Amino acid sequence: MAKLDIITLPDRKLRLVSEPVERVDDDLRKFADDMLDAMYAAPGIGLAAIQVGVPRRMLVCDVAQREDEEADRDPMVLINPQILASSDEGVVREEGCLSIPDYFAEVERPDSVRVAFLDRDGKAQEIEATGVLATCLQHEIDHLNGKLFIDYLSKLKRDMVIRRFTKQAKLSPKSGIL
Ligand code: K1U
Ligand code: ZN
Repeated sequence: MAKLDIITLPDRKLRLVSEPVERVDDDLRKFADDMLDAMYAAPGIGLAAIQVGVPRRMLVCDVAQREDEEADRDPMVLINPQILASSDEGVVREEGCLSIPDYFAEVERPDSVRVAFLDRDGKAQEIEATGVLATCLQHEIDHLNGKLFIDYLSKLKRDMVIRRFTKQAKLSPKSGIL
């Protein structure tokens, strides 16, 4: 299994619009498994391919997991996901993002969504998602369009977060500045 690193703000790749997946094959399934490993290790409940630097329209999620108990896992792989319909009713939930570590904020989104996608066998599927799964899928599909949850906040808050992460990146030994 290849270990995938999750990119963080201010990496500009996070703003790319990802391209559709053209073929669902063993290499793609292996990549999906590596994404799931990275998501569970983080830990997180979702991960879009662009968060590991790959601009392809695919995501993984598991909103069932509890406290590292592998038996309770319910991983999903969604390839070329598309929101077909969204409820008029909205809901406010606290969101986080593995690409914006340790920052959480409340975001309002539609309470439920109908999503079409290809599964890991390349078979067309549709799901009606509600609750945390609906929030997570909308958050991940936003990633595929270069959109981050901080884009739903005021410009003041968003700029503050971006400034904080830009400053941290400049101070980080990895950046080569210090
Ligand atoms: O896309 C991502 O960066 C993953 C993100 C997904 C998400 C979280 C909350 C609302 C919408 C979408 C995360 O997984 S952040 C980490 C997190 O929420 C979490 C981590 C461990 C256990 C439970 C939740
Ligand atoms: Zn995210």
